[in-house]
Amino acid sequence: MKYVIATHNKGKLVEFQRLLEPMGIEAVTMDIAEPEETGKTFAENAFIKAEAACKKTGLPAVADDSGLCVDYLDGAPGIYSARFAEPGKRRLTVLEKLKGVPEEQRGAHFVSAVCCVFPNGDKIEAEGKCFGKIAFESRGENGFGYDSIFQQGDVTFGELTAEEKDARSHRGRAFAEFEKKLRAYLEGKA
Ligand code: ITT
Repeated sequence: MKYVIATHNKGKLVEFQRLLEPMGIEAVTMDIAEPEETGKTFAENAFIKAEAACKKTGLPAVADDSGLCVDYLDGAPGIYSARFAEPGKRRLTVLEKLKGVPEEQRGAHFVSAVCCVFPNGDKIEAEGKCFGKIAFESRGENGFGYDSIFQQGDVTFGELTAEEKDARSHRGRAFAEFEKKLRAYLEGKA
């Protein structure tokens, strides 16, 4: 069965495709209007996006709502990660807000809430987190969004290969849980 990927973020799309492919899912993209993300949690927003895409296309739809939560900023930008500052200035804004903040106070984590909504109204939800810290400067060209300022050990996510990122990222973890739940769901239907 085809599943539609409900995202307008090109970086996420690449990750969705490589995480869904090994599950044997035929993931397609379609031009679907972006719904307003009015939820108060990552999970609520993921559901809003998946439900809108499912209703529009009549196909099961997979969405993710994700973001970076910085301890020193009381969890910001969090669910507002995509709207935190002007496009192109988001990483710099985080770095500026943490200027002079010592390493031990630079803790941060990424969250990914995945939701799949089926045309019959069923839904599967999964969530993944990964913990690290905000680097002192942007490093690495890989990935997207805040990857080049999010550091685990000595390397930023921007310095990881795709496989390395998937093995430890919030989205990799969320999709691993999603895969288990999807298998159980589909077996129950068989
Ligand atoms: P869709 O809603 O269309 O999927 P979006 O970019 O608006 O795209 P979100 O509302 O979930 O998605 O915002 C998440 C933001 O958090 C995203 O724009 C990135 O800036 C950041 N982000 C999420 N996952 C990330 C990752 O794996 N690496 C770096 N930044 C990430």
